[in-house]
Amino acid sequence: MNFGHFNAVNKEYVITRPDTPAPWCNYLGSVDYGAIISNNATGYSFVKSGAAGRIIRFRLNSMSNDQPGRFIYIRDNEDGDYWSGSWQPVCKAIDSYKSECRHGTAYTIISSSYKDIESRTLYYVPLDKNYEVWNFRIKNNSTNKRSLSIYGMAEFTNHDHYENDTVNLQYSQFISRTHFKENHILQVINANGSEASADVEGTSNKKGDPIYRFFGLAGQSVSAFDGERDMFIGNYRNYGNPVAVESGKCSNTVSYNGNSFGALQTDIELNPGEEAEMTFLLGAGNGAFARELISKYATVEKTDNCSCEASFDFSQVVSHELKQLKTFWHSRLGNLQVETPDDNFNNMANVWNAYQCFITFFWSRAASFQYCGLRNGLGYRDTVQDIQGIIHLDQNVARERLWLMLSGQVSNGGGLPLVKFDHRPGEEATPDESQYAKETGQSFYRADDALWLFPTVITYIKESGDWDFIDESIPYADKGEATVYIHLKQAIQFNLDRQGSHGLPAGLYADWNDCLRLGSKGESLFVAFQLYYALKIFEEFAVKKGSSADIAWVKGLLEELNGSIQKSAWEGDQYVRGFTEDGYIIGSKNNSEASLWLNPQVWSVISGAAEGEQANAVLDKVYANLNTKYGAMLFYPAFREYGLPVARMSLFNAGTKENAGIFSQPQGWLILAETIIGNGNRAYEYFTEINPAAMNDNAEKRKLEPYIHGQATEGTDTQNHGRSHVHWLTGTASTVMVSMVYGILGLQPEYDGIKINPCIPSNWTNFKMTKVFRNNVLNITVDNSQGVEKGVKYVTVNGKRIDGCYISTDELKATNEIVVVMGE
Ligand code: IFM
Repeated sequence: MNFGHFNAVNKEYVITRPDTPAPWCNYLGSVDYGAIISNNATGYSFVKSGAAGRIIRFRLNSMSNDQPGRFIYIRDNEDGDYWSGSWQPVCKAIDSYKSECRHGTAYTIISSSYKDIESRTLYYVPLDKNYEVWNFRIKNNSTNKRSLSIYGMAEFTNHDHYENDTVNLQYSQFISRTHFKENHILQVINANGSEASADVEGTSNKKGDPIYRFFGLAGQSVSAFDGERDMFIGNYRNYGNPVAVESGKCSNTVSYNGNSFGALQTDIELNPGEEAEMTFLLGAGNGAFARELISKYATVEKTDNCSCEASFDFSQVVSHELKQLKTFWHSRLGNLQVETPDDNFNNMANVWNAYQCFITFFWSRAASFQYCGLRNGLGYRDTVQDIQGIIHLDQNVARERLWLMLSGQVSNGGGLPLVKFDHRPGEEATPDESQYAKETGQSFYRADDALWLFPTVITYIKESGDWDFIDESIPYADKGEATVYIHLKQAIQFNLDRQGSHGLPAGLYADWNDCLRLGSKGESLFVAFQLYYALKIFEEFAVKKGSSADIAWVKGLLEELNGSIQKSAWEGDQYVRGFTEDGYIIGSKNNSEASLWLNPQVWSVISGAAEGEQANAVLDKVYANLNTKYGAMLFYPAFREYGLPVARMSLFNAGTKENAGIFSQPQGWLILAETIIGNGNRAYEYFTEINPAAMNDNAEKRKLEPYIHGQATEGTDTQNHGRSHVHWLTGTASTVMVSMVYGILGLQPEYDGIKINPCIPSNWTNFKMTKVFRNNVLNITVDNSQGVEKGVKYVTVNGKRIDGCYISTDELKATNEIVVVMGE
């Protein structure tokens, strides 16, 4: 069954039933002010950090109704009946209450219709601003005049750190209070003892560091308010039946030693056919700022240029800001648009997978409905991988973040496990020093962290043409600085310096798998293949730079490493996963548990270490033994006996997450590996198995939003095989995007040109793509009338025929018509 559909034209996902199997969310805002909102308006907002900059509350894991959120109530003052502009929290029967939620690119529109009263709320954070807008419009579709009260509400935190707010009430309740003035509630935290304490407007900000938040109403006047949560809700009540709404009157009280809250009531009358508009404003800022915004959003001249198919117009300010948001997002997404025979592929490539990549990139695992971001920095491996998902769409932000991550590399070549938000290149402590653990809670290097730099750097250079980046000098995290080229060389050295008895790199505290503790002498095949791949990439750079010493060095290392891999880890038709310090072989075919692992097989192919028969053999074995209809399991069978201290995933129920679950991130690598060896049908089969959009009509099984990837799907050992978990902020967004762009679509930039070498299902007889490459528009038509999976006979560029699939930048004009003819 489905709960909604994609609207490709508007780049929206439209939810038509509000009782979705889980809250289906969207992200609004920027790195300075973030907001998560579900299809029922639940969720939270924060400044910079979901944990440390929390503005409004949200109770993770709160029964089946995730609450609270950005609720707007509507009360019919004739009969006292009331409902909400989103189905939650009042939850009227869905046969009489109609609603629709449109999640778009950084905005969400929720509409309702009940008893001939129609409402529509547009939620967004204006571009680069630190407040949010809830633009609410209401219309009387009945034949009678209606007397209505509208209540908007926001449950403030009493402390900006969610932990203090949640578990330390003996402190947090006594540092926060609210005030009401001229259409807004102002919340002040930490004003006592500061010069600002007497200054409820927050105009002076000299001592004590007070924090101000506001909840205001523009466009209508406030008839009553509640600045204290429990006065609005009432005792032994909840958001479904607040006493203020039921009785028809907020209490006009503010909070002092209670729970800071913003509820604003306005009373309106609507003639038949008449509509009204108002805008609730929530954000970080003082009273003067709130009043400035209230007057800005009070103007209601209408315009209808939002192309939103709604029955309401938008006011000019709102329309302008919505347009700005759409332009910002759509222009980035517009750098690659595809038209394949599969709409589920198109919706993901064109909008949702791409948008998720940006959201994951911006928020780096920092805030969702599963966690709220306790880390005070960027995880190294996650962040460097996330960059890969957006390089084809925005090289400038990719470069900036890549520079930061290179400056988070220690001079010994390893990555800092966490690059703090206040990272100071050249001055940071390292995991070898207790200071670093004190600051971050991390005291060990991961084996893989800096190795992710290789695919990310080469992809950035080839997409952008910015070869000079290789010689850019960037500081190390702790001391000294070096060119990017030398940073990469040091990253290799880090793993060479940490090896085990089979001549393979150590797995250290973790390789990609956070649950595998192989230690300083145990060895990881995943890292071995990553290192092999890194060496290949470094060899390519060394050749381009003409450094014969480095070429010789790297060639020798490649040979040696490959020798060790083949000698110790190849079991005839599969690679093992690793060796523990006491000699146990993880992932040997002779084991009774976890005898075949996905990642070493797939990475043997991606790295180039396995080719030809060997590559076919390992991928065939994966297909035969790990594949399910919802993707491939991370390994099988699950750990039930073997476990700690090495295999920490054994703590998870069998079939779940890293313990034989269908971990989502490696699915992208699997698809990519299949495209490398030319299996377009199988790559597409894997893609479809894990494509959220392809599960749209089976949404109650998957549970997560059908427009975004989650962290993991339950494997065959659980009773809920196919159910997915942990939405939005997952590296899956980038790995699957990479597999689509560079693997299936075959858009492979080179230093001075681009290869277009698709690997597709053989029944895609033709498809189209538009890609912006180095500021040139490439309008590409792929002709596969021969029905092959891979292979290009020739291309034509603006009518000129070129054999093979490589197009030099010299051939390109500002706009280009390219035909790619596939075939044997
Ligand atoms: O690779 C990790 C990632 O860093 C965080 N989530 C789990 C992955 C696999 O363990």
